[in-house]
Amino acid sequence: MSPDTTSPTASSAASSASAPSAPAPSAPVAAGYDVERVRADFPALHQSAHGHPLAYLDNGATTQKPRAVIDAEVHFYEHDCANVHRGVHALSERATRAFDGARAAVQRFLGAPSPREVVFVRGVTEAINLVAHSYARPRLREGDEILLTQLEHHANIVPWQLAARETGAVLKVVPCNDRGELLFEEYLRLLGPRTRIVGVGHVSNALGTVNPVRAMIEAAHAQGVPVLVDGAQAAPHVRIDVQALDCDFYAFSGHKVYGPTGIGALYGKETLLDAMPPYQGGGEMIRRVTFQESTWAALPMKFEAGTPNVAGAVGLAAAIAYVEALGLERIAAHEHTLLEAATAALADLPGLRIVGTARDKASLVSFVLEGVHPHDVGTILDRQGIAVRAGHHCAMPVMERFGLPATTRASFGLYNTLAEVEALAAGLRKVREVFAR
Ligand code: 7TS
Repeated sequence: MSPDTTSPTASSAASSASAPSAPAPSAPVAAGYDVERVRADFPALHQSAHGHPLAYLDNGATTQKPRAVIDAEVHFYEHDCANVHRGVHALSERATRAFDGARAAVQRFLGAPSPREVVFVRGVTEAINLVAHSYARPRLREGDEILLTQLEHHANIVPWQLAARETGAVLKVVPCNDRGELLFEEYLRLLGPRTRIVGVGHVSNALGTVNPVRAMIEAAHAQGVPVLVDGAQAAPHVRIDVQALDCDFYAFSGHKVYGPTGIGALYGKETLLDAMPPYQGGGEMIRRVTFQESTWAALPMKFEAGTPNVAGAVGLAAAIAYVEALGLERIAAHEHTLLEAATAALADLPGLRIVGTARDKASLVSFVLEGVHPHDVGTILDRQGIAVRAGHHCAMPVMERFGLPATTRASFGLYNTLAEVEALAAGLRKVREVFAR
């Protein structure tokens, strides 16, 4: 086996990288991509659900974790557990080194120029709340506009709504076409003299649309408007380079990139973060405190009040090392093969309609099956060991755009196989049989 096809487990940057997984029969989908070997790194995949081998196709909600991530967290708790940036003892020094190292890993992952521009948060939801609170609120005036798109997850709607309610600002929304692609002309038309910030998802969680964020940022900057990119669904599939994008803010969640829950990061341009007031007050984020007034710590600590999720950060660094060792381009190629196979297999099923057919699409299929509620589809698939999500996907405005209360969504990750795509199609044929009775 060439180094190129080696499972990344052993090369993880985590201090506790586990032994390489045992070689498994190879079943390459994309050239040089040994998916069976990759699967061997994920303990949770090797179980059955309702008596069937698990086909985990709910990666848009969260991903399973490779052994390297689990081991990194266990190693931290077994050896290095201490608070950071305060102890003078050996454990605290190790914990601090691991935590700072994790920030450097995130900085590299995002292509950020400086670790000062990387703020650890719980995830995308907290990142957007931080920006809406600390960047937008102090600047917004009555009649100012926040420009979003019809494809946004609630996490990129509600924080702005809260800021708008308090300031008298209004939300403007870029519509999409029947394929689920943003109408760029409409975007340009809506970018007006009152637009104060643009918030856009890099990839839609409900439809899979990859949005033209680079062009959107360029157009916004031409008018002096900053842009926040919600990268929750992009980070697992697309190589991110915040400098090439020139975005002002970029957010992602660790748990969707094969890392732990409760940890993610907000990238923000230093000049913007510097000018923003703190989001939360407490320890870690101050320079000096008196009862009269306090002064703030330097970036990024100003935005990290309290004891951070140190173990989560260590796990996230291991996850980043894992996907980078595998290669984001190779992951994307593998997932594209799965997307094409799923699109073709589902197109063959009578009464099934795929919702979201953008030309540039990430690896998920959202669909409705005539005469069957999406929740029933999800439940019958679950009985066959196939995990999907059914519902509005926390993107109610998109559902409304397509006149649907819900869809069923299968979202693929780096460990999914063509056999699982076939299982999904077979499972859906079974759903039709059940409802034909
Ligand atoms: N933005 C997008 C585009 C998302 O898909 C999600 C989560 C979030 C923000 C929020 O991320 P969090 O980590 O802060 O919760 N999306 C989904 C999903 O599609 N199914 O479950 C969660």
